[in-house]
Amino acid sequence: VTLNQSPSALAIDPLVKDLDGETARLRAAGPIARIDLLGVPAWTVTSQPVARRLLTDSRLVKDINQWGLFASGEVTHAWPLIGMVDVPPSMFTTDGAEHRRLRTKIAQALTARRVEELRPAIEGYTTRLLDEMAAQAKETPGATVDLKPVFAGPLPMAVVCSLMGVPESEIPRQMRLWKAFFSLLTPQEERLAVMAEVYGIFLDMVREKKAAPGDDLTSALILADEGGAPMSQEEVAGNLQSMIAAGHETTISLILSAVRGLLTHPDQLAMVLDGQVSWEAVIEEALRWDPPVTHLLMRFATEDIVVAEAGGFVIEKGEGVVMSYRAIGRDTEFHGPDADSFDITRADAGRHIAFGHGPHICPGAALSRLEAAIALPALFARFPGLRLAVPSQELRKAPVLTQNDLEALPVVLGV
Ligand code: HEM
Ligand code: PLO
Repeated sequence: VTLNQSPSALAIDPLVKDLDGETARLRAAGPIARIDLLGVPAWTVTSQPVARRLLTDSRLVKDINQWGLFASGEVTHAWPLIGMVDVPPSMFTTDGAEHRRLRTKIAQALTARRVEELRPAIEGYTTRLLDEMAAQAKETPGATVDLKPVFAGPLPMAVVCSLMGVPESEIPRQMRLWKAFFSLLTPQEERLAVMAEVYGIFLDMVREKKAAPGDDLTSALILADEGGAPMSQEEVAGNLQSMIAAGHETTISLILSAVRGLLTHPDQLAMVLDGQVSWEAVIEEALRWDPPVTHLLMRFATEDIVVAEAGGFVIEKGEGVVMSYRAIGRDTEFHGPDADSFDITRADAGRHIAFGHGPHICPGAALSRLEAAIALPALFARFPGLRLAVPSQELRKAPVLTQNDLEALPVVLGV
């Protein structure tokens, strides 16, 4: 894609070689800044107050047909990030009454009270994974283990698949397909094939469940009447796909960020282990400091929008707006001069918007918080000697532009 770029646009690195540096540059560029997403220009928001305002502004919509560069054919399926914006119909792609029709049932099933019902299952998966890790550690004491594939990875995928009624046998294929989808090292032709394959799998699954409904949220969506406006099979499949994509990739990241934060700040870990600070505080600080969603693509302006907070700055009709949740979490004006440091005792802990804000605020927030609140204490209780196996500067992010994806978290279990 070749497009006119304003000279001051900050190019976002698809290989994520220096995420902290990039976040700092974005914040320094102002509350709204010009970015270049692999050749495609957009605006990004890096301030929490401005983000909150725009996330409740009905002139910013999810409908990709409102995007000037898409409507004109300048952005095509050759763009590596197209799979984040030109997606099947779901709550993720709609606004207003349509959005409520597609979202309400899922949101109601995922309240803090309802997700408590999943606690025994989450505890069961956690124990199973910890047992497997302990057995492995017994065979090879002192060995370096990557926490991602043995612990942080499998748990969220197992939980969201069970919630949605996706069979366990499907999990390995889902892991492989989503990894290929998100990685910017995947050739674009392959990514497009992966997208088609995934949606095909979910459409088939919806057809099967329609014939033989089960006791799962996908079946509930199929059966839902929604006041005489039931969901089409395409919409149910789109919602199912959104839930699986969003339900695993993000929570893996939350667990890894929290573990990384604690292992690199042993004094804070000690305060948690002796009960001075809660696991909830750890989780909220991890969400602010190193959030699962780096950049949320994308919303489109249906008319010119004047942003008073940013000096009367104008987002023009048809332009795309990204929410840079990582930069928002590191906003020194909002969180103070020490915004870059991991501090579970900070006064404004929990005042982040890592789950978004407004009508599209994450419906899975309570579920992911519960998963982390079960997984983290259980991990540190089972392996009290847990430590990083490499210097923290050697930890690398995977080549995923939108998500915060640690390549690996090598640890020694210390048993
Ligand atoms: C939307 C964050 C876990 C399902 C979002 C958004 C964010 C977010 C930032 C979009 C906000 C925006 O529109 O700008 C997170 C984080 C998670 C997490 C940080 C974990 C720590 C989950 C889980 C599920 C889930 C576990 C499912 C079980 C969704 C869905 C949407 C969404 C379906 C789209 C909602 C809509 O557009 O109406 N999430 N999420 N998320 N999330 Fe999550
Ligand atoms: C993934 C590709 C699917 O075809 C459509 C889709 C729906 C929901 C999106 C998800 C994609 C990517 C990850 C997202 C999720 C909603 C929440 C999650 C953006 C685009 C986050 C916040 O990371």
